[in-house]
Amino acid sequence: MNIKNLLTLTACLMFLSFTTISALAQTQETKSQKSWQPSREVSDAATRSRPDTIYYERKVPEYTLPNPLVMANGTKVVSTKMWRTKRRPEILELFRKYVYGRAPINRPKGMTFKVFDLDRKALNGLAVRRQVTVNFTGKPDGPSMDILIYLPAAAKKPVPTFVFLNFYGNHTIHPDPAIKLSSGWIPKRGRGVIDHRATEKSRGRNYARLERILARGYGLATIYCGDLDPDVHDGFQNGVHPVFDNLIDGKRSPDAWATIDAWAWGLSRAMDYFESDDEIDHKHIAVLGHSRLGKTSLWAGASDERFALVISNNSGCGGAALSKRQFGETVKRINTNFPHWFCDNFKKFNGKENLLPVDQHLLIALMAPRPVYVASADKDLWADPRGEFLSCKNAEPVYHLIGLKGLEVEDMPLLDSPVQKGKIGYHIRTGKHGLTEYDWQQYMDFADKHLKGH
Ligand code: GTR
Repeated sequence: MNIKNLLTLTACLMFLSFTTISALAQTQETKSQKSWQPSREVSDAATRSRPDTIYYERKVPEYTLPNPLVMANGTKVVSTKMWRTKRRPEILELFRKYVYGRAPINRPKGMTFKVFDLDRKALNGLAVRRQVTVNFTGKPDGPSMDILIYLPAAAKKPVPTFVFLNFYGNHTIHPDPAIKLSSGWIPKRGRGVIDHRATEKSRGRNYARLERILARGYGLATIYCGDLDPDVHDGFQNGVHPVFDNLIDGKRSPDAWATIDAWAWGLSRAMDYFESDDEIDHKHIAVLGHSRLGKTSLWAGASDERFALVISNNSGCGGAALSKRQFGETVKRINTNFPHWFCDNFKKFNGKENLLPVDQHLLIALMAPRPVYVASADKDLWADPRGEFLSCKNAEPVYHLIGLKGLEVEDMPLLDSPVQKGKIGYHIRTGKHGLTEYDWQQYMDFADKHLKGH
């Protein structure tokens, strides 16, 4: 071997041993790490695409969260009764006034339900399918929504059911040709959508894992969010707003309901229907939503205690993530990009999160004593996974006051290690923003614990 070859060989050996050592060190680091941290590469890449956004923990400003167990006037909340009768209503009112707005509280007079489709042998005998039109005013030209429902055909008693709003029409959640094709306005990013209208090509394009849910003994109900209010800022001219708006001197007030509130209101109207359907176990309904519709499921669960389990999938800013952390999407960003989602008062906190009298942990606390599940994804830094976890953690004192187990972990769990020890469930899974098979499995496991056999 000449000297040149010898040198090359030595260099190669040194390189190999170095990489082995660093790989070993990395494995040890991962093993000793007990809680999730965002990967450096993901934070760097996110920062490159949105340089003005906070994606590093060290950049999070100092903030103080309102204590769920201290009233606005400083009085301590020391009993379940005080929580129920004083603090809970106070928090709910703050969310109505400053964040989501004020939907009409009562079920509309004259609202009708019309079952326009019933098939007891749907999906090759696996399911009972029902489609119901809820007409909010009972007038033929009034606003309405269609609920698509599948229940396991084998069920011998009323079925606990998951209800969720969908983004692009009921017909997108399964290829079943009997599902009515949505006729309303649909965002153009929906698959098979032409000129904002659904086509036959849209069918089944946002498949919702229906068969697996039915196989686990759950029903599934879904509504197109656009039936309630199309997801576009049009000054609240379409959807349910113009019909039920409570105008003062012809104007909407700064706490008038906006789009998320209208969507949540629609979920409550679906609950009104479930109460009238003997095959649905309306006392065991789980409300679930992804992303903007996860913000909605949380608000629906907070404002309507008939929902027995509340699930937020990657809901982020204005959902499960703490606003005051300003990590990922901020209040200003969301109000600028989606001015129709929250009430006008929320815009007063653009860049002034520290002045917000509430934060999202209080929204989670409003679910108590009911079970609530929050899920994040490790590549979804825009939705601030740690902020979502911290909301759960900071809601926990309310569960403890009531005498219930909450989250029961101190810090974020590792990736793909769901926490389901008490009434607050949480996981962070590998992957991007989305509602996956893995997420559904955890929700059904959690539902098995809290909805079945009760
Ligand atoms: C994003 C928005 C998020 C989230 C998401 C979604 O553009 O910034 O708050 O709601 O949309 O709904 O998919």
